[in-house]
Amino acid sequence: MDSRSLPVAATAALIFFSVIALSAGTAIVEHTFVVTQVTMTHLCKDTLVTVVNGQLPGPAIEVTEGDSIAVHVVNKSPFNLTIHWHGVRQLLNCWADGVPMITQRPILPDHNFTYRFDASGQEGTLWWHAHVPCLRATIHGILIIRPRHGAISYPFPKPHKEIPIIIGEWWDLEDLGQVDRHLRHYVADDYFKASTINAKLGDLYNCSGVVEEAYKLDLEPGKTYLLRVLNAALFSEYYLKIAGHKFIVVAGDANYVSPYTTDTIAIAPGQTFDALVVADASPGRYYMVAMPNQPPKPDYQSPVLPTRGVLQYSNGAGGNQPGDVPMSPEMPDNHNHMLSFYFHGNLTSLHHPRHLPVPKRIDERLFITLGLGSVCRQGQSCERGAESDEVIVVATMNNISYELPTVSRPLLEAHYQNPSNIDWLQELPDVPPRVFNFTDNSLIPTGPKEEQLEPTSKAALARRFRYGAVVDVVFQSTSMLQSESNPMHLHGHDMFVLAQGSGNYDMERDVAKYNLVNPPLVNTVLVPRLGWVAVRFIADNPGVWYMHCHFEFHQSMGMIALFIVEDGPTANTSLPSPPVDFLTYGDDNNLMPDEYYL
Ligand SMILES: *[C@@H]1O[C@H](CO)[C@@H](O)[C@H](O)[C@H]1NC(C)=O
Ligand SMILES: *[C@@H]1O[C@H](CO)[C@@H](O)[C@H](O)[C@H]1NC(C)=O
Ligand SMILES: *[C@@H]1O[C@H](CO)[C@@H](O)[C@H](O)[C@H]1NC(C)=O
Ligand SMILES: *[C@@H]1O[C@H](CO)[C@@H](O)[C@H](O)[C@H]1NC(C)=O
Ligand SMILES: *[C@@H]1O[C@H](CO)[C@@H](O)[C@H](O)[C@H]1NC(C)=O
Ligand SMILES: *[C@@H]1O[C@H](CO)[C@@H](O)[C@H](O)[C@H]1NC(C)=O
Ligand SMILES: *[C@@H]1O[C@H](CO)[C@@H](O)[C@H](O)[C@H]1NC(C)=O
Ligand SMILES: [Cu+2]
Repeated sequence: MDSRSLPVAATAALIFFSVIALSAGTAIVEHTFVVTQVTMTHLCKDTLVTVVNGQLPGPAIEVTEGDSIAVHVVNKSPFNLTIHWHGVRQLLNCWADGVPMITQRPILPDHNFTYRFDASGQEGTLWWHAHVPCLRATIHGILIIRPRHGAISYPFPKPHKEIPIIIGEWWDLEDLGQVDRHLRHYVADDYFKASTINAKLGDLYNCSGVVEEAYKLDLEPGKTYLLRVLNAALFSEYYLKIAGHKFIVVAGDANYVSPYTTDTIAIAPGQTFDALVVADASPGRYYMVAMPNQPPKPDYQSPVLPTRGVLQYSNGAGGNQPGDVPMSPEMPDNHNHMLSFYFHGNLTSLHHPRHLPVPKRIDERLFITLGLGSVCRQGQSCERGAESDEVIVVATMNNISYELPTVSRPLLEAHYQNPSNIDWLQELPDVPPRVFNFTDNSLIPTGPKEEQLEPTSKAALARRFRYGAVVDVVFQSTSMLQSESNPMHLHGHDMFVLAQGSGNYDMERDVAKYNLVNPPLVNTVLVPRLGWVAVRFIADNPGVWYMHCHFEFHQSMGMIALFIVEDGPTANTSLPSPPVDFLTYGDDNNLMPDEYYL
């Protein structure tokens, strides 16, 4: 059903949520998101925080597969905004993808905009967030798509309850855009003050003797809970563990996986995992700990800021007094990246009616290196090295750092009018310009060898694909100035994760490792640190799609490219015209100057 042809119900300011039932069991689920600034107090400090409907995390959107969603955004904040529906396929609906000046003009302060899209062909946990540099730290929420025929059709035992677990960060900054500006100009390091579970800092944090509130979950003995885990943090991958309990991972990025039992979930920014937890321990209290991980020295070392909540058995069958000290899980070393590598390596897709076969044909192959480099602040030559104040350190794909183009209208609109209108974008090369030992540890500290490789350039990077092309991409993390992993997120498409490995990718050797039988399907693929991952996707969704690292620091520093999918031969394989209420200021009525800055 085409949601754009549905009538929009008038929404009173105070009604945030409504469901209108349609025939055939589908509905239009409507929400009103009023974005305002509210004061929140943590660690003895008041901070003005920009949130939706006064809540952090923002409101959950819960729908049934096949429903249409309409979200009326009322921007009462001082910031220009868009909202991205992370992982929603948006088939033939790129207009609703929510990337400023790529798919739409931003919603200006005191303006409104309505997003309309369908939740078709997907089941599980996705999320929504502001797609404005760093603002997603406080503007985010979960998006749950349940099966059309109810919990009975989950491919796992029906859980007693479903619980969102949103990992985030507490920043005591009024203008989070500052973090982005600092990163883009490479002038200062900003850092969050605490990790959070469902916006609670937890009892590891206190100030003037006041301990921060912790997230609490009551468990009934013997029951099974479905945790919908989301990493909404800007900066870190997390290890999540619960003392005395195991997780059975059943889905990732709204795609079912074969049940995988583990005591630790590794989750990078942008990813979601659904996991069953059985309350089968002896009644008592148990900590759930979320701990950021990071590469070891010589990488830069960030403060280690874990958070914890408490799971408590409700029925005091012994050992469950409120004063009891909860049991703590034994946490892995925060430098142990192999735990994440194995966690991701053990996931396979579940054979299920929604399971999609992997295409065997390959039309396009890309090999994309991910790393850092530098550009001179002035002129063409300058003193290199991360310590030099003559350079700006930037993040790259195939040795080019994405530069925000200054444009007078969204690229998607220009492309829709005539694809040649955006021919000026610079083509992302299919391979890196130079081969070196991409995972050589000795490139992390600045030195003569590293400084040779460091110079890079900036451009508005894009790669075009024919409609229907089957595309293989190998992402290779590099050790240029740092050895972070890279959670790469592609808008508008899911990717099959065929294989991953440590060190440098070698086609001769590594193609044999590809899982073409049951690879997991994801919207965000974690490229391991000092390693690579191979993905395959079908370019079947016409439009201009963002593809970027979901670590906010890498994104702000330019680890972005646009994937442009051309129209197919028929109307149902082509981008339709923009929605009637598409924001058009600037173009036709001169409300705004010709140039937009974001
Ligand atoms: C925005 O929406 C609110 C609430 O629905 C409404 O009161 C207001 O008039 C709208 N403003 C504009 C500029 O459309
Ligand atoms: C407060 O935090 C400090 C360290 O940050 C810790 O040593 C201390 O035990 C905490 N106090 C309380 C009451 O939790
Ligand atoms: C699965 O996990 C186990 C234990 O952590 C590990 O030894 C194994 O290599 C992993 N498998 C893959 C394919 O990553
Ligand atoms: C690349 O560098 C790593 C780490 O320094 C080293 O172990 C590896 O042997 C090197 N590979 C090649 C092909 O030189
Ligand atoms: C990256 O590109 C720059 C030009 O912008 C070039 O000088 C440099 O050699 C390239 N480096 C690598 C590693 O490809
Ligand atoms: C487009 O429509 C044709 C004819 O109705 C149909 O055969 C085809 O499967 C459709 N394609 C898509 C991608 O929906
Ligand atoms: C918001 O966008 C408009 C139009 O591009 C621009 O003129 C204005 O400066 C922006 N405002 C902020 C706060 O960035
Ligand atoms: Cu990255």
